[in-house]
Amino acid sequence: MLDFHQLKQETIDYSKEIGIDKIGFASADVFGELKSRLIRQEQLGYQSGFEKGDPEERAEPERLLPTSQSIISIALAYPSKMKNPPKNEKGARRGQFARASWGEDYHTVLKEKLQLLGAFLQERMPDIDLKWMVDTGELSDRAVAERAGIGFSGKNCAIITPEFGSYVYLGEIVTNVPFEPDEPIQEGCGDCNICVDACPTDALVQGGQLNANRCIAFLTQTKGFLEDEYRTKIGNRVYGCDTCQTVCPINRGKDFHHHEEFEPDPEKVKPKLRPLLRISNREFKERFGRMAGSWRGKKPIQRNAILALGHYKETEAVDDLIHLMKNDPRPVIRGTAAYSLGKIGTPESYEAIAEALASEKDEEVTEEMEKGLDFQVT
Ligand code: B12
Ligand code: SF4
Ligand code: SF4
Repeated sequence: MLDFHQLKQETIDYSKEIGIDKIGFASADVFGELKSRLIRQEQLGYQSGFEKGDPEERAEPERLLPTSQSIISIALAYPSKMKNPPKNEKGARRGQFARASWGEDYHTVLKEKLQLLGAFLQERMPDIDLKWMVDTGELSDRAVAERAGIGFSGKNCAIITPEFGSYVYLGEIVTNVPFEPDEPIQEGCGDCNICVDACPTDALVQGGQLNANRCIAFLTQTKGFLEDEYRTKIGNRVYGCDTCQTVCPINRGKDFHHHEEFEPDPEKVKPKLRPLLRISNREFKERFGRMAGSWRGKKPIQRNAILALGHYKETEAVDDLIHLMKNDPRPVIRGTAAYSLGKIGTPESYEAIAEALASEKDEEVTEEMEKGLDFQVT
C-alpha cells in the first residue's frame, strides 16, 4: 500500500530538483464560486474568448478526469527587469513585449516540468490517472493555485506569491491520487487599490474583476482594427500589458533570473518598431516564433507597431507607413497605417493619404484614411 503522505513529500522534493519554484496540493472538489463567477462574467460580456471550455467543465475537475481526487499546482518565477535595456530613442523607437513573453514560451517550459513530474509519479504508481494543463486547458490555473496555497488572488486578478510576487507562471496536474490538500494563503490586498486606479483603460471594473474586452493585454492580441478609444492608450505595447503588476507594491524588488529559459533578449522583447513593418513571415517566425507573444501571428504585432509609431509621432517612419498604406494586401494594416500617418501629421503624410484615398476600395480602410485626414484640422 502506497503511503500518500510520503509520496507527497517525495513529489515536493523532486519538484525542487527539476526547478519548480513552488508546488501546492488542492482537492479536486467543484470550484463553486468560480463557476458562478464564470457564468456572471459571460453574461456581462467580460470574457476574452480565449478561455477554453464551458463553466461546468472549467469548474468541475471530474469532467476532465472522472477519477480525479486532487490537483497539483506548480509555479515558476520569471524576471521583471531586463539587464541592459536598449534605449527607446527618437528616430529608432521601440515597442515592448510584456514580461510573460520574455524568453522562451512558458507553455513549453512548464509542459516539460509537468511531464517530468507526471513520469515521476507514474514510476511510483503505474496505474495512476493524470492530466496536466498549462494556460490552454479548461481549468482556471489561478483558481487551482489559490486553493493549493501558491498565492492569494489580488485585485489585479493575479495570483500573488509571497516569494516571487505575481511574476509566476502557473500549471497543474489533475490526478486520482488523494494527496492531502494544502491550506490557501490568508493574506490579501487590504485597503490597497493602486492597480485598479492605475489601469489605463479602466479594465479592472473593481478589485478582482476584469472586463477582458477593455484589457490592453487582450486588445494587443486582436486581429481587426483596434477601437479608437484604445489607440493612444496601448502606447508602445506590441504584446500584453504589465501595468497592474508593475505598480503593485508587493512586486517591488521581485526580480528572479534563475530560469535561463526566461531570460529576455532585449532586441526581441523591446524591438525597434520600423523593422517590424517590413518583416517577412519567415523572418517573423525565426525571430519571434519561440516567444509566447507570437501565438497570434505577425498581424496584431505589426498593427500595434504602426499605432506605436503614430503615438510617438515618429516622422522617420512616414515613408514606411506610406508604403504599407499603398501596398499592403491586409486592410487592417493599410487602414491603421493611414490613421498613424495622420497622427504623425507631416505635409507628405496628409498628401499621401489623400492620394491613396482616391483609389482605395475597402470601406473600412477609407474610413481610417478619413480619420487620418481629420487630424489635420484638429
Ligand atoms: C483568458 C486569459 C486571459 C484574458 C483574461 C484575463 C482574466 N483576468 O480573466 C486576457 C487576455 C485579458 C489575459 C491577460 C493576462 N494574462 Co492571462 N489568462 C487567461 C486564461 C487562459 C483564463 C483566465 C480565466 O479563465 N479568467 C476568468 C476569471 C473569471 O477567472 P480566473 O482569473 O482564472 O480565476 C480567478 C477569478 O475567478 C477569481 N474569482 C472567483 N470567484 C470570485 C469572486 C469574487 C467576488 C472575486 C473578486 C474574484 C473571484 O478567483 C480566481 C483565482 O484568482 C488563464 C489560463 C487558465 N487556463 O486559467 C491565463 C492566465 C490567467 N494569464 C496569465 C497572465 C500572466 C496574464 C497577463 C499578466 C499577461 C500580460 N502580461 O499581458 C495578463 C494579466 C491581465 C489581468 N489583469 O488579469 C497567467 C496568470 C499568472 C498569475 N500569476 O496569476 C495565467 C494563469 C496563465 C498561466 N498559466 O500562467 N489573460
Ligand atoms: S493588464 Fe493592463 S489593461 Fe489589463 S487590467 Fe492590467 S493594467 Fe489594465
Ligand atoms: S496593487 Fe495593491 S490592490 Fe493591486 S494587487 Fe497589488 S496589493 Fe493588491
